[in-house]
Amino acid sequence: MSIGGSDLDRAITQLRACRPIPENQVRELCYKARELLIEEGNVVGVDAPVTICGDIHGQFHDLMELFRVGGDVPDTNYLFMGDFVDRGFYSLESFLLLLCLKVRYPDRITLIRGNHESRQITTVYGFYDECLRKYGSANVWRYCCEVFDYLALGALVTGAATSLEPTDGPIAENTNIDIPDGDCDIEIETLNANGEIMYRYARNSDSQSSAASQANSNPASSSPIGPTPSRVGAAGTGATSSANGSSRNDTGAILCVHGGLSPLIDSIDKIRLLDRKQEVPHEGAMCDLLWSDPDEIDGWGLSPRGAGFLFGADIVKCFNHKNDLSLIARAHQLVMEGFKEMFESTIVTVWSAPNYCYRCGNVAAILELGEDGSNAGFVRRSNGERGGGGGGWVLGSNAGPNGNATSESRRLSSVLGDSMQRTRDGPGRRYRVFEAAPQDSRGMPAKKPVADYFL
Ligand SMILES: [Mn+2]
Repeated sequence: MSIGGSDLDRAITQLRACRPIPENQVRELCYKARELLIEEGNVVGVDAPVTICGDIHGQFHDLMELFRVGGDVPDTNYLFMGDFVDRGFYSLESFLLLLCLKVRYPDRITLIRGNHESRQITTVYGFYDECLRKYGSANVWRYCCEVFDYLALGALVTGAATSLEPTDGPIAENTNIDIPDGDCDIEIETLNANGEIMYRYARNSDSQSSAASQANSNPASSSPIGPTPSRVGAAGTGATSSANGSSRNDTGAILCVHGGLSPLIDSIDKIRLLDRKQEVPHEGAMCDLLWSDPDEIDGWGLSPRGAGFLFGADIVKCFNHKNDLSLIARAHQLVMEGFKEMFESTIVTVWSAPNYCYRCGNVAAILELGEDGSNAGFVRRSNGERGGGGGGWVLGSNAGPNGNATSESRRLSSVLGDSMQRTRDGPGRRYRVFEAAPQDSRGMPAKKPVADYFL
């Protein structure tokens, strides 16, 4: 039999109900997916608007919550940065649903590889056992692992707007802030699961001069008066980004990768040249892209994970400058607030598994990038059934770069990085923060997972 057309829609319906599909359908699905993925480069090109997601880890019901908050495929264009499987109890249903959506709507969903999309790691952290339990054999696990080998290593998002179109939704309760109005350039907005504004940050029109003085003290960072004339229309090169804070100009591209950078990779073209169609190696560039983490260090450091490297702000700023990037988006590390910007917003961690391992108590986030120009891609979504949210993780503060350091702004700076000032305008960023799906939406086994959240 072949899976296609209405079969595929039936499989999607079944998986959305968290019911596995038969083994022969998995085989067909994986074959089709491989045919598609083999055509993709190591670095997939993606046009904004796009919604960027981090680790899922088999938390199927929370993936459903993610789609409720972020919109469904194909209405929303999604980019998932890997670690679909392991840890949670529904790796199979989560990965197969994403794979079905990929085959059904190939241009509306991008899947890149995480360090858990590997034979060795899934044998230890749950996916292998889950397949064995649900099918009685390792065949399905084997089919999925063959797909893992073909997943892209990264994605390059272009055409993102520097400013967000303001959300005219309500302001969240308990948000003790001055929300700047929609007339100014909005750089960051944080919304809760009901689409209520928790925080809004207007891009500082003085940031050009502030960034200039900062750049002088840091030779590795790019000058805001860009010396690279090839960056047509990029922020800071003059023509389109005036001190008046003109909105809607082009921004640098955004590199999305599961882990981070590699000392063996100084350009995106070098990622393109890798031979990716294999099990994740224990070392080397491909391994590093899936395993590395940013850290508050200078240069490169050894990773406590035993694979990949730690890399500091100087590495990120240098890489972004050289490759005309305004931002690196990555996943791979649990962040209690769901997202965390570092190094003057040159890199962000996005984490999309709320209450990780059903016990970490964290919230999750997804990152929406708008389309340069009209931002027509943003569709207001009606959010309904669930009230609440907010509460303990409201990030409200009216403290911008020069604001008062209230406790709230300190909390905020832990998410947005110590300085809001940038050497180069990044894309406008809308974070939707959400909690774990309500208990009554899941039939959850009460088993405590092992307690190393490292991998
Ligand atoms: Mn990971």
